[in-house]
Amino acid sequence: MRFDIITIFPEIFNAYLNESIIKRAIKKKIIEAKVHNLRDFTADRHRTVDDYPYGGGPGMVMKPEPFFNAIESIKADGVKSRTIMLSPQGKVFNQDMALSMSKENQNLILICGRYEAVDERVRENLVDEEISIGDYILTGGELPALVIIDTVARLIPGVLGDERSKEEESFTWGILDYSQYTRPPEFRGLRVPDVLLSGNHKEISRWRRREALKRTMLRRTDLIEKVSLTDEDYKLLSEIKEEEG
Ligand code: 4HQ
Repeated sequence: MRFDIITIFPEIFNAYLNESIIKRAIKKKIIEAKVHNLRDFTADRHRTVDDYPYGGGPGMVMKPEPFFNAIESIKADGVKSRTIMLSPQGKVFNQDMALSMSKENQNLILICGRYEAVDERVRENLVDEEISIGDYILTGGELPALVIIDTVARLIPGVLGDERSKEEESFTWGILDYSQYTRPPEFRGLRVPDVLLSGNHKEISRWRRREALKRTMLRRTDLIEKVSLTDEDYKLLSEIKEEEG
């Protein structure tokens, strides 16, 4: 899967993409990331990418021509790709969207805007889908593009070293993680829960599920309402409610 990124700040991407898991995925050729400098697709001496808004108002608007040139150049190899623009006006990104992108295995073009806005003709003629990473305002679409690349990439088989078992993943999907501990068993008087040292795997699983459900219930009621739970889960939840009041 290839990610083509269009930005006026190409340097932002190098640091992140050249580390750790993403770096290895690129090396293994499971994913490819190409960063395109929007200014390379301008035609004037000053490499202008923005201009004043028609009708007046604050801030600058990104000009359409460089985006059209950039996307035509990216698509010139004839390989089909889907164009995404990062913007707070988009559909809010979530794990389901990431999962379907990772499965569709279609190349993605990510348009990162800056300034006040992007000329509407870009949205209407070049963009297949607008995506937001959440309801807050950033200074540019670069961090959201990295968020999408990172989230989608780790779902592609071979990218994570340890493939989490599909069974475990579907069981825990949609609720928060349970608490985890590592050595030492006691540190400054702070002890690891006895059950985790017991070696009783059935008890450990039950304790973990209970912890995860408890956290989710206390912190994210919205998730508990969405996820499908087993009879055993409902039993655990009522136990927790008794205890917590
Ligand atoms: N932007 N999710 C780019 C965002 C944003 C978001 C604001 C997009 C600034 C120039 N993008 N413009 N939230 O805040 O994707």
